[in-house]
Amino acid sequence: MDRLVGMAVSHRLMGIVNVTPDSFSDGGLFLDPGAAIEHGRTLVTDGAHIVDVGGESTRPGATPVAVEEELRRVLPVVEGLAAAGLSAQISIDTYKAPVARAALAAGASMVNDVSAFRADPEMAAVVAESGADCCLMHMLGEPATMQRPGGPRYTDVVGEVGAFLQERLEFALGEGIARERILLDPGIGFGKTVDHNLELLRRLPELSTLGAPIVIGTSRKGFLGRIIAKAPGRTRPADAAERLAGTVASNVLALERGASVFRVHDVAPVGAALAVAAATLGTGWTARSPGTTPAT
Ligand code: PMM
Repeated sequence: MDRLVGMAVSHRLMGIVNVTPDSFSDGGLFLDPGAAIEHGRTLVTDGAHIVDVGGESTRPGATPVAVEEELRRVLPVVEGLAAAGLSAQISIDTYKAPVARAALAAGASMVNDVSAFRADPEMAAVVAESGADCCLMHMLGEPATMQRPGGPRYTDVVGEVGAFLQERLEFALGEGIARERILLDPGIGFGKTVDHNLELLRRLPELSTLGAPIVIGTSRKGFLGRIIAKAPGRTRPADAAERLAGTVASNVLALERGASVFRVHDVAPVGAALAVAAATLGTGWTARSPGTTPAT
């Protein structure tokens, strides 16, 4: 992976493959395994270093999916991507240990757990035993209820998210997961208002001090649509298909504020924007496509 001169972390693009009927921006598009595998390959050609495969929507109000159904959705896709011999790493977006275990056996080498090992008591052991990387994300409440009116509330959102991530990092280390395998994510949109999301992005450098690479996931999210509604000439919120410019802006600023991994649906345009942003900052993001070079 690319190591930036003078920087302790590598910058990576994580492309999203949602094998779900109900994800907020691409639900139903990649339910067919062949379409999902093809999409994953395209994301790698576009520059993704990681392909994140998910079989359960975590959008606000989403209903949980049984293990068997989640496995039925994601396993053929992980197997197909692994068989394709991509140079990108395969990540499984799940909080269920049996799904993670099966995906790791099928070729995934990262577990993206939006519950940060709280939902399934066996998850940390599955990750530790496999030697996989993991992403531990902050979420207040759970997807079914996290954005209900009246909540979410924080006294200091950055302080509370930071303390949570610190505690989860220490838990993971205590479970035997190597420090260099752990990534942390403030969970943009997971039990947060527009202002909470903006404050987390603005004060992202405070989370970089936790000592693990920071993953940021703003792609096409609802808070962007509500902010874009106030842009010159706009009269209504932007729907998911109109949020690319907002996705780019938030990822560029997250790069400037120390984020390492950028979880996005639109890999090519975000990768191009980050290349320009990094060149301007003088940090030297390398925009090569991992799909065009041999696996390392
Ligand atoms: N967002 C979604 C799903 N999984 N995982 C991480 N680590 N960070 C996120 O922000 C995140 C996630 C939201 O759903 P999507 O797959 O439709 O973007």
